[in-house]
Amino acid sequence: VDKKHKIMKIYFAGSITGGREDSGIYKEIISKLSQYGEVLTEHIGLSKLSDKGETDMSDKFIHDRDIDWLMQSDVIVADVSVTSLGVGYEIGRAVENNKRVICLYRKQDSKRLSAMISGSDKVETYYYKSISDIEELFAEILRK
Ligand code: 6IA
Repeated sequence: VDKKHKIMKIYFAGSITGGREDSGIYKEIISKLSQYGEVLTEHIGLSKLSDKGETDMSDKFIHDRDIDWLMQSDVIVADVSVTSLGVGYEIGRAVENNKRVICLYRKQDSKRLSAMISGSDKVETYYYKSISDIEELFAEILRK
């Protein structure tokens, strides 16, 4: 297989029921990621997706579909600025399956990132302030 022509599959994880206040940032991150590969979870950035989630689908359907995408993906990029049980779960499943995991954290005063993320050798954690930091980061750590 000619690796140059294999499109990287990217699983983007961001908070849904954990809170949708960063959905605009997720949308921008997804658009940057699209320059590097196929983002399997573009819906995470949609503003019409509220913290009530995709209600026309059963929880089992959502879980099984998302895990299926996670297993197919080459890399998981998670915005961990908004605390989310589901994002933490996806990171754990990805690590257990030897996937590359990149976590993005926007520092907010009086909050700190869980030690289960920042303390993991299997997770690459990066701090950012603005979307331009993320753009520079992707140029350094991801291959087009
Ligand atoms: O615990 P959270 O809901 O914040 O978890 C968010 C993460 O889990 C995201 O990265 C998604 O991949 C996945 N996820 C959780 N819920 C959903 C969902 N609808 N639709 C798609 N992906 C999801 C939730 C429906 C429910 C509120 C009725």
